[in-house]
Amino acid sequence: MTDASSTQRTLVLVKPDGVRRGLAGEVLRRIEAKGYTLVAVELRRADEALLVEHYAEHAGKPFVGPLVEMMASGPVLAVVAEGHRVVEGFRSLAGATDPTLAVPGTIRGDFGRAWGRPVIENLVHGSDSPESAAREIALWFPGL
Ligand code: D4T
Repeated sequence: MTDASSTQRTLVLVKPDGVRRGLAGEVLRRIEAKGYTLVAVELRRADEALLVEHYAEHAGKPFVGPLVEMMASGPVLAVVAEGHRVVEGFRSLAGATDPTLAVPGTIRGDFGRAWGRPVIENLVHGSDSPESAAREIALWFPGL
């Protein structure tokens, strides 16, 4: 929990389950209401190569196949948000990975639940460190 360094960026994805649920606008609203700035927003379909690269840290884990399949099942809203400590700030807005346990008031806590499927559907992704953010933003928005 440092307060050093300058303005930071993070990659947020509204996953296909979130887009299907009509929550893309709600996620953008929460990012803006918290005071962060939108730098890039794009509704797109992610191909398998991009998703495998995006989830490289999970390579080999049993949920990666279903995860990539779920992430390719419909459009994703890819967002770059900016602001001091935005990486931690968006993780805090998103809530815990497991939507059953995510605290109400968070995106996952307010809108997510378990469905008993092979992959956790938790509506949004947020980079977990400034290093991950730089890697992920370069993947999703190579022009930025
Ligand atoms: P993302 O990366 O999507 O923001 O989620 P988290 O940072 O909260 O969680 P993660 O990287 O550990 O997991 C990525 C993605 O995989 C799903 N998942 C995860 C799953 O289906 N089963 C599991 O056991 C884990 C750990 C949920 C999010």
